[in-house]
Amino acid sequence: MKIGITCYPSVGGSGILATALGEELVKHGHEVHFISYERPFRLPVNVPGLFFHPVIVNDYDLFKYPDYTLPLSVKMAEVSRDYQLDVLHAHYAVPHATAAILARAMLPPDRQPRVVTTLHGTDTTLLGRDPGYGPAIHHALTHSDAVTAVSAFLKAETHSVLGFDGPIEVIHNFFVPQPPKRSRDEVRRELGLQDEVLLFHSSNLRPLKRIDLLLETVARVSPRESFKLVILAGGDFTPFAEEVRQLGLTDRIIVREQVTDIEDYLQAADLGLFTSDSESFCLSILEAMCFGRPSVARRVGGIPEVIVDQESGCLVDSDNADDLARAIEQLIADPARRQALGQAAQVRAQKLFSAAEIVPRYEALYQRVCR
Ligand code: GMT
Repeated sequence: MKIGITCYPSVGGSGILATALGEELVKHGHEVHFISYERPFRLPVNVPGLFFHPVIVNDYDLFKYPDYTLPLSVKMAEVSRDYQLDVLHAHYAVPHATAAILARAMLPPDRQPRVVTTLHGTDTTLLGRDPGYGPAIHHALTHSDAVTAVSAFLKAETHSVLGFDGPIEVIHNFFVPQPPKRSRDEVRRELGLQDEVLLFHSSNLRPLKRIDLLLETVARVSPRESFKLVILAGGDFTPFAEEVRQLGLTDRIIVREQVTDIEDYLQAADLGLFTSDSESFCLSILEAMCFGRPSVARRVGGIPEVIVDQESGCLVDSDNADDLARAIEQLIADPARRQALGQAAQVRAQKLFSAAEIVPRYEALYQRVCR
């Protein structure tokens, strides 16, 4: 099949998932065309059957706010027409699904691709609640040929927040770990570690990720010499630097910004820590699971679909830093338990959230909508 994929190209779960899906589809013999304002950062070059089409956005003085949706939809229509795409797959509804619907409408009926929209999280939970976006998202979902959500939680939220009553197929995320470029010892040396347990957090640092709670939690972990925390920041960490200092964590926290070789750090880490107020899935937890690393996370959103509490990680019911710190302390003190949870996490990731499990679900969906 010929599939167009539109996603955010920068560091972020939806873009990572969309890029991995495109790569896997090409391996299965499909032709895949990425359409976005920048090349997705993980998209490999020189792969036969894998194309990237940039969307050019001109900056006109007459607009107070530059518009991306229209040039995107024009490019989607152009690529659909020129390459005879079967499917346009929009990852993250805003504005990608709306642009896809518009692109389809620009084409003659016999040249129109099917539109598949995958909801990733804040497109429903945040923007879906915004009266300036909600009706447009509802419209795009209603006019999509198929809608998927990355968790059962997100499916239920989409029905209730947007009042969307059409079918939504739950297709969980998957992750394909790349082999690390450096050894565990090399990375731990780079991080200045000795025998400490390495805690790991990776996110875009937006308020919803509760970096305040993350820092507060590690400040309460005792003994403090037992751990260090590496934060892989997909955003600017500067606003948190003062809090790190005030909490006396300067020698406990290592920040790496815009890291692309996350596998190096995942294999060097021992335990993930995630404090978000909401997550539709939390791809970062899955990334750690693929390396046999368990996580401590709050029992929110779709996270219980990823981690089975006390089996493949630990879920904490509150947003209390002490409760989170106690869960971390128990696992720092018990390497055997950490290892058992990590092994179970890896098995669960392979069984439920691997490319082999998930990619055929998308292929079947494409075939169904094209029938
Ligand atoms: O976390 C974000 O706000 C970024 C966002 C994205 O679109 O990149 O992440 C969402 O999609 C990811 C991939 O499906 C999920 O793993 C994240 O849980 C989800 N974020 C939220 O629901 C807050």
